Amino acid sequence: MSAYHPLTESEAIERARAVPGVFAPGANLTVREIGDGNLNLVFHIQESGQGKGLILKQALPYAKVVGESWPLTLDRARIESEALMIQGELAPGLAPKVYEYEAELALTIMEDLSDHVIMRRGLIEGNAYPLFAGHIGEFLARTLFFTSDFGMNQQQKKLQTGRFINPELCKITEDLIFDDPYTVSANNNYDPAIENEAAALRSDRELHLEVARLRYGFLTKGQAMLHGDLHTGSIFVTPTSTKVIDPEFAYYGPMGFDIGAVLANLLLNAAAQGGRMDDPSALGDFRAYLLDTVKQVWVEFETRFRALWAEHCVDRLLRESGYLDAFLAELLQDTFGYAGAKMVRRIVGLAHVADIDGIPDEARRNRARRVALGIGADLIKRHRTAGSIGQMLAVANLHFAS
Ligand code: SR1
Ligand code: MG
Repeated sequence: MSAYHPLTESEAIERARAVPGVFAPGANLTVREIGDGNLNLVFHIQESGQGKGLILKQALPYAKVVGESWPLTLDRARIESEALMIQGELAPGLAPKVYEYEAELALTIMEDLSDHVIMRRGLIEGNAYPLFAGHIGEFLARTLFFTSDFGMNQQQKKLQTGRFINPELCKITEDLIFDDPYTVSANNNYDPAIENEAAALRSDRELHLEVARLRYGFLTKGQAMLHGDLHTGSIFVTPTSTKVIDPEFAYYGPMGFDIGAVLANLLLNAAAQGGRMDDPSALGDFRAYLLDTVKQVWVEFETRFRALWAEHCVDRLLRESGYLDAFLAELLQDTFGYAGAKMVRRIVGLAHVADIDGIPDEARRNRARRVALGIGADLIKRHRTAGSIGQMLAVANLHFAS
């Protein structure tokens, strides 16, 4: 019989106590279940007065956001813990340290990051993170390059692809991002005030054709080991530190899906700021910061990816002059498309973002939704003609001004 059961708070404390070298014997430990994501239990264990802590993350056998009617594999805990370890090795300092993984309980025990804040929350409060673009550019470049055919032994890459076959979580993405928003689906969830805009998504055949291309890329383009859900709720920050968490959606897919996720969530926050700030100069400043960060994330990524290619590319023919330029041009186009798809799903699909849903005023909230949908749909439609990151800022500014 399986020993799996959701941990109680007291069991979580005892499990944390057993991790060697963290807490003093007999330490007074406190626990709080802090999971605010869609899928898992997250226990924060702290030693009173010592500033020491651990995170115990346990997968539930169903999607918490929906309930037991949506069963979900516990193997995602293995995928997450293995991905965290790989990402921590490839991008030192940019992922939490994993202490232990216990398969039977689908439990990962990791570094306490309670001195950080979830980036989505920080951005909602109007805080800027000037080192973020460099950090996430480094994370993206190193994790994507060194798990791809550019930077990894190509036989090992095939074997690693097998460890990260993640069909159930990929199916969530395939449905929630690349299907539901463009049809009538019980999974969709949006304010009736934006019914016209939602209906327009369902009837726009030009948009559907572009979404089909992106969907097929997600299904087939096994370029690198992705994080798979790299929104600002999966990133902890301080002014000087960035830690990427929660890679339970990791699989081998198109690199632009991860980069696009980061950019989409910055743009969603930028769309939301119009609903939060009354002072137009403050709004302009923070939006300018967010748009500059969108640009810098791509620039920091591209610069580092080029440097890694020059120094570490393992494939003689992929080192051929001109190949990298063509690859990065296509990657930018994918990034536009996936960023757009990620924006649209957060407005009309199952799982939303607090940046926008938390805007107190209803009219402003719905205006932010329309702006986000407009940017998202345009990025999708224009993705195959994108030639510079500046064009993404231009699309966003067009809708901010509308
Ligand atoms: C049913 S899970 C809904 C969403 O939560 C996760 O964070 C992923 O973004 C997923 O699409
Ligand atoms: Mg998550």
